[in-house]
Amino acid sequence: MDYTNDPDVKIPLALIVNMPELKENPFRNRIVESFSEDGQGNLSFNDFVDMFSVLSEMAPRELKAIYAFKIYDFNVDNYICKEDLEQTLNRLTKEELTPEEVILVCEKAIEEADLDGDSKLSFADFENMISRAPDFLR
Ligand SMILES: [Ca+2]
Ligand SMILES: [Ca+2]
Repeated sequence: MDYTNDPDVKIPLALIVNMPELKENPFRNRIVESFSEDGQGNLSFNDFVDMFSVLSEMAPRELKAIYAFKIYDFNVDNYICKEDLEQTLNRLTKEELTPEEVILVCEKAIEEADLDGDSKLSFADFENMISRAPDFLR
């Protein structure tokens, strides 16, 4: 397939999530959706290039933080609430934690990172959270 001659061609989600770079990633669908302009997970060639540049080791931390925030914001309201964080944690831990443990960890994480006290994480709160966990964005 030659995508270079037809920039309007979309690369389907199903194809992308099966690539070796993403196959093992518990967030693969969310990652691809976050980069997809149509929000359905189909990527134009440009979206595809953007995605791989952010996923690369060389990407600036700030850029990775912006996309991590988008990826974890499952219900796309520009905040990471407790439910978003629960989904995130369930994926990260492959459901090794009990639902009660997940809820506890999420409550604690939000409590610690929530600077303005509205019980959900804005991007500023999120940056505060990851600045305390330097390995978070690896
Ligand atoms: Ca949200
Ligand atoms: Ca907040």
